Amino acid sequence: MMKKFLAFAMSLAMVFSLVACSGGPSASSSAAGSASAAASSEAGAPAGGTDGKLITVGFAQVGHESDWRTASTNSVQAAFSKDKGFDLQFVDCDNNSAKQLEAVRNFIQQGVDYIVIDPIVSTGWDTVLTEAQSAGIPVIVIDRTIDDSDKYVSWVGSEFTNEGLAAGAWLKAYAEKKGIKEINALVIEGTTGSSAQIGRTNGFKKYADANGWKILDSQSGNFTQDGGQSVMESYCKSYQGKFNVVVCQNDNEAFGAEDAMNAAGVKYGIDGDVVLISFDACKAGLKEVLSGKINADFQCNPLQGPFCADIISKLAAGQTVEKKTYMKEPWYVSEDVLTDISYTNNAGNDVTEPLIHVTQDVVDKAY
Ligand code: GYE
Repeated sequence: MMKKFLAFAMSLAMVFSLVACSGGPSASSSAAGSASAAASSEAGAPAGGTDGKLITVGFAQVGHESDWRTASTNSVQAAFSKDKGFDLQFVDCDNNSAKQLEAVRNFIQQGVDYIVIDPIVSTGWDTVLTEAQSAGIPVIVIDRTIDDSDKYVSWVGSEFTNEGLAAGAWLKAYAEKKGIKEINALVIEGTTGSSAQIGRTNGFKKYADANGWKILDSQSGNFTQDGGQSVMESYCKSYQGKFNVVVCQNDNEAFGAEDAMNAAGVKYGIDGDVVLISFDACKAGLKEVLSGKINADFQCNPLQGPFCADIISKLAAGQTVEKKTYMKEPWYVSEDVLTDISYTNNAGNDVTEPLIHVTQDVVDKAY
C-alpha cells in the first residue's frame, strides 16, 4: 500500500521535476538559499510518515576517507534520527563502487521507503536506478552527481566545477598581486571518476589553459591523507625545484602533501616558495589557512543532511521537490590581500564573490 502510494508520488515528483527542469534554471546558489530557508522553516513540522510510522531510508555513503566525509555522515545521521521520524540504514561503502551498487540493491530488496546515494563515481548507475524505479522506491542523490542517468528524484550537493574555477580565478589574481610570473603546478586529484574530482580538475584546468600555466603532473591521492602524502613524496623527487603551486583536491590530501613537503624541505604557504591550494575548508583545513600553510581553501559544504531530510519529508507528504539544489560555499584565504574574485561560472554567469580572510573565529565555526 505504502509502496503503491510511493510509486505514484515518485512518478508525480518526476513529472514535476522534469517540468521544473525545462522551465528554467533551478541550479544556482540562490536555489540553495531558498532551500535553506525551506529546510529551517519546516524544522518544526512533523517529519516521518503521515500515519505516524517511521520512514525507512537506506543511505549508501561513499566511505570514511576524509574529514568532509565524517561531517557528511554526521549530518545525515542527525537529520534522519528516529525523533525526526526516520529509520536510517547506513552503509559505509568503503570507496568501493561494487559494494555501493550491492548496498543499493540490498535496500531495494528490503523495500525501504527511500534510498539516498552519495555516488562514489558518476557513471554506471542507470541499471540499478531502473531497478529502484521499478520497485517504486524514490532515489535521492546527495553530494557527488550521477551523470549517466536521471532516474532519481532530486539531488543536493555542490558545483564542483565552480570550486575549480574559483581556485583558478584566485590563483590568477594572487599571482598578479604577488608578481608571480610563471605558474608550474602539481595537482593531487581526488578519487578518479568522482564528480568532485572531475569538476575541480576541469575548472582549474580551464584557468591553466587560458593563462599558459604549466600543470607538470596530475595524479590521484584518492581524497585521503595517505594518498596525498605518497603522491607528493613522488612529486618532490620527480619535480624537485620545478614547481611553485600545489593544488590538493581536498584538505586531507593537503595534510599529507604538507608532511611530504616538510620531509623534502620544501617551503610552502604564505612565507614559502610554493602556493598551496586546497578544497573542503573543514576545521582542520582552515586551521592550516590560519597558520598560513594553506594559502587558499575553497569550501565544499558537507552539511546536506537537513536538505535531504526536507526533500524526503516533502515527497512523503506528496509535495513536489526541486530536481537540483546547490549548497552555498564560501572561499577562504590566509592573507588579507584580495577582497574578492571575479570569474565566469559553470552556468556562464559572470560573478564576483568575496574571499573570507580566516581568523580564529572562522576556524571555530567551521565544520
Ligand atoms: O571533497 C572529499 C571527500 O565528495 C565533495 O569527497 C566530496 C569529496 C570531498 O572525500 O573530502
